[in-house]
Amino acid sequence: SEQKFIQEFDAVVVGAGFSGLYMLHRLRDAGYSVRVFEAADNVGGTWYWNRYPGARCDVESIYYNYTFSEEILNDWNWSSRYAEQPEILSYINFVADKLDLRKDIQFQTRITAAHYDEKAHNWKLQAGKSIIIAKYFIPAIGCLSASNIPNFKGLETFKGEMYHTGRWPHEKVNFSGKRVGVIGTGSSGIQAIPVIAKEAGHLTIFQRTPQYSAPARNHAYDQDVLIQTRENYKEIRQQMYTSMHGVPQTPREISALQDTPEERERVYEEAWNQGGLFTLLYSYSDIGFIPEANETVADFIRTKISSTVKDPEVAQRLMPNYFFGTKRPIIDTDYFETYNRENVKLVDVRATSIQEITPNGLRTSDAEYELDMIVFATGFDAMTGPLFKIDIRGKDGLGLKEKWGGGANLKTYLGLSTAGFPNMFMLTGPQSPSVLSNMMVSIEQHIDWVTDCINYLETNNLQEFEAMPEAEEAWSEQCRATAAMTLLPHADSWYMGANIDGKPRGFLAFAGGVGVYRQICDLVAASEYEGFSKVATSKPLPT
Ligand code: NA7
Repeated sequence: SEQKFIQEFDAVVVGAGFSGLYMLHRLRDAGYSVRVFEAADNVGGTWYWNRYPGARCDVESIYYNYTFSEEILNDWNWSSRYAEQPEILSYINFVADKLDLRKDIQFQTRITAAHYDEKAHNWKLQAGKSIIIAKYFIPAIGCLSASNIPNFKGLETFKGEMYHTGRWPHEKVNFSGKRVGVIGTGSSGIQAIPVIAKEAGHLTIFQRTPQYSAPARNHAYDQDVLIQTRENYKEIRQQMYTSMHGVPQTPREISALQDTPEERERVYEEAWNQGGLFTLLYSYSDIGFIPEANETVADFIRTKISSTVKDPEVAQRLMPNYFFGTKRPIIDTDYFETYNRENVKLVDVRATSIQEITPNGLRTSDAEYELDMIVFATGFDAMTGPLFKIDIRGKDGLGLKEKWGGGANLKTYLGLSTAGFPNMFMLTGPQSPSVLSNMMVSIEQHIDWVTDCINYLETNNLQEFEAMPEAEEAWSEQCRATAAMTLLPHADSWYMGANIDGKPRGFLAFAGGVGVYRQICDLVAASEYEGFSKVATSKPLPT
């Protein structure tokens, strides 16, 4: 007979990336029994899977780390302005060891289903043959973890090697002498392309949408920078907390249209030379809002592309013509320069679309390309994708995917919770500001809020905590209206669900900034969780 193993916890966290690890730490510290389930064989999440060549963070290292522990802040030295994936993964491992987190993580275990039991008021999760029971169900599964490989005809017939950037093998991939094709020019493709080009025999890039990208200006950190950052971390952190994007910088309070063209040129040139993910965007206050203001920086970058890329036809193919900053901003190291290499070819698959993958390569509407390897830098089914991969069912057996109409009817309250799914807390979920921010700031804010909330529920013997339909209706409308004030909804971006065939179009995040969002969340907590319904318990959790 089938043996079932049943285990019970106060809370179950799914995912051992940056968010799952901190959630575990906070809840365990507060005295709850917690178990983390992780599909991989180690910690790291995004930084475990995304091992492609050139992978690095594009938020500056000194801001892209945990801030909750002074000791951890002081014990870690980042080597450079933009840390590479192996260094970030070492950092995550260092934190996991330091806080002794591994003993409460079950690796190589994928949660396939999570069903709310209305009678018992708890969640039942499926992990292989085991059933896990927990009062609180906390998906910490990331926003960009469901990798997207477009369903090209003939995909399975390809005889060479195929890799997705977000599922990169742990063994070293050897490009030398090979004819490599990269499909996709998002953040991942743009980081990988210059590195692969140096090693490969020949590299063909299949580009659907050109990108605005600016030089990262990565460099090793001076010891002074690290010391100063440490000494001022409290103020720096406060700036990140109250900011728009979770970094300690703010846009200059002047319109791009107020400056003379010469002065604008000087400002953009300085930003270009400085590097930084938001530096160009922050040059003026209205770049993200006013088409004419946006056009000034878009023009500036287009001029940079044409002066960098020697072949004018190739430069033309690389010209973006939508609003700057409405797709995820990108910073690079030698991206446009790479198109000056002899062994690199750019194919515009908007003009000549990909028809099929063949045993020996790839065929577009006007040519066939022989390839030994295809790298899919084709991104992710963002935000809702990871949640829909788990069979999540709330009250009345209603599936989350059905409730949200596959995303067309996305409704959350604060991005943390959704009606009909009691005691479930989504970390960095859809309709939170996380994907528009330094993820670490959003992660810590969400988890601190959720921990306070769970403490409140347990102190008050509350059994069932659930977003009210009116509250999520209002929040979803606020997300829509906030995005509508910006240029963001104009782009075919993954923020809009536009990168995936058949995915409903709609803005997937809260665009009001992490500072405003934090204030809203704090007010909700201070009002004893207005907008949530709370049902008293007959029996408190054993302590
Ligand atoms: P992105 O930013 O979604 O980029 C994916 C790229 O793949 C992008 O250029 C897409 O073109 C392209 N793509 C996707 N589907 C296709 C098809 N069917 N045909 C041709 N090209 C395609 O993912 P990344 O991994 O680069 O970055 C994800 C995030 O990681 C990033 O935003 C940071 O937060 C870090 P499109 O632009 O959609 O036309």
